[in-house]
Amino acid sequence: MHKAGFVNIVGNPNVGKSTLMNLLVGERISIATFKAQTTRHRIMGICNTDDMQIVFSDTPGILKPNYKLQESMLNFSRSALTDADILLYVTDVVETPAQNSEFIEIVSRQTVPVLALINKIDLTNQEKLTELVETWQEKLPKAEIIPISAIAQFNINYVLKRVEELLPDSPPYFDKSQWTDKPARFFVSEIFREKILLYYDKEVPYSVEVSVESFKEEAKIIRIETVIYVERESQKGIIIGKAGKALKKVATEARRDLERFFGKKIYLKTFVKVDKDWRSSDKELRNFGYQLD
Ligand SMILES: Nc1nc2c(ncn2[C@@H]2O[C@H](COP(=O)(O)OP(=O)(O)OP(=O)(O)O)[C@@H](O)[C@H]2O)c(=O)[nH]1
Ligand SMILES: [Mg+2]
Repeated sequence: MHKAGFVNIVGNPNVGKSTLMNLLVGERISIATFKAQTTRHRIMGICNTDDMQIVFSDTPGILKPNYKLQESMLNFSRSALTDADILLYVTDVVETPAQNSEFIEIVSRQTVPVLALINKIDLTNQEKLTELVETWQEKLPKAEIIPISAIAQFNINYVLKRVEELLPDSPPYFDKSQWTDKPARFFVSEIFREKILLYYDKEVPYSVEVSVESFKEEAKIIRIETVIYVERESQKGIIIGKAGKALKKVATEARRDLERFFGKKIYLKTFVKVDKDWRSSDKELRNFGYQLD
């Protein structure tokens, strides 16, 4: 008998969903940084064996939208509640369980199996953890509560084992050679965004979208042209930096990661352009691949 299903990872921002996703899939498929709202899309990572296909989905952290981009992010997270065979609700030892009670309500009403994963237990002690497990068990009575640490890789194999046990009998949903639902260009854009989240402060990384204008793969080299879009002229100056230094650092780091990701030499050209208020424009968001209602 063949098993297959959708295992969807949801939770508040910055709790470690993408870090966990990468461990479960065994690839660095979803960017993860110390900043909240790193993930903006729903990203599938597919694990295939002869008799099993697990389709993991990483999603943006749940938050109340302040602008249209965040509305689209929330739509991606909500979509993960509608088609899950197994739900992985991720929290951590840092956030307070009172946060986002509305969403927890919805999770508690799920009819599919829910694993509530308390991440970052490397940052707490046994006494506090026991208390937290009890609190979460009250909030999500039907869920199986599992303390984990993605960073220390603690209990990750156990989560995987539970997922495999709970996976329904089903033929595969995707071709067995497929490992994600996203095209190569998406990962180029994400790797750039990761560097931008790491190297710029305040509103700048949140005002950035990276568009891949051209992606030409040859035998030994991939030629890529990207445009970093910002919302204002002043942000363009910040991205480029004095004598182009900041942009050079970002592009160099991105190229290094891209070479690792694609296993080929990368020739990279990067431009910076202003696309005024793109985060609030239906048209621009659709162009960049965000779905709106
Ligand atoms: N101490 C500790 N930090 C962790 C652990 N897992 C993840 N982190 C850190 O938590 C931060 C957020 O991780 P992400 O995986 O980007 O979190 P996310 O939930 O995907 O965040 P969004 O995409 O913004 O919703 C990063 O700095 C991680 O290194 C863990 O087990 N322990
Ligand atoms: Mg994430």
